[in-house]
Amino acid sequence: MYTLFYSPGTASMVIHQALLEIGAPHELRLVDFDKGAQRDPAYLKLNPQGVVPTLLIDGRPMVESAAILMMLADRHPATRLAPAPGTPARDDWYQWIVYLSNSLAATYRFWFYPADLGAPEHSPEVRAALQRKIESVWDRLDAHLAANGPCMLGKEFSGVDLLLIMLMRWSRNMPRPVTEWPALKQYADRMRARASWKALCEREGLVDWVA
Ligand SMILES: N[C@@H](CCC(=O)N[C@@H](CS)C(=O)NCC(=O)O)C(=O)O
Repeated sequence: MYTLFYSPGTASMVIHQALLEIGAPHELRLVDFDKGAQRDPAYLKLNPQGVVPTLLIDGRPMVESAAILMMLADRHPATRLAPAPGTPARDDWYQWIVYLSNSLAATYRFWFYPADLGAPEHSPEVRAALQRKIESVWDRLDAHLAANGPCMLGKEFSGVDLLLIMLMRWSRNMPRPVTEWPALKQYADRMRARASWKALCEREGLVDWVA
């Protein structure tokens, strides 16, 4: 049995959608950011960084969205969130998950949380540098999808797509949202047509950038 500690529209989305894709029984526990619940001492025992997601697996906490995603793919191989181990496609899968985590998710963290860099707000220079970094990832992914789509691993949908569509949604209020890149726009439309995405948005009460 899984219990997902989540906050709507945040890094817990990828795990929520993975659980829906897998069809695994799970319970949702809201971590109310408005009340600072992520810093509650009881929650910090589960997730010492005070962030979401945390997934309880039969009571054992696991943190870090990309790691949880990979763990779920391993535990539920029949749902094909990952290609078979030992195949070139599996190697690509590892590569993209780590790239998205390191290059995109980590930069977004600085974009949305200036305090992580020790400032209440970013200077215009830092803001521009973070924007450039995020947009350079869109350049690379747009070229990749145009040449190798329709999914990140080619024909086969996988957990990489779950991670990417969540990260793409976070750009919606940025100066240049991801939908300005043509192959990524088409990709977003395909991914947002998935039943699990629609169910996810409904369950989390999301209304913008859902379709
Ligand atoms: N590397 C972590 C980052 C998680 C993260 O930064 N989550 C954000 C939401 S997207 C959060 O919980 N923010 C609350 C806070 O920092 O107070 C992961 O991928 O699980």
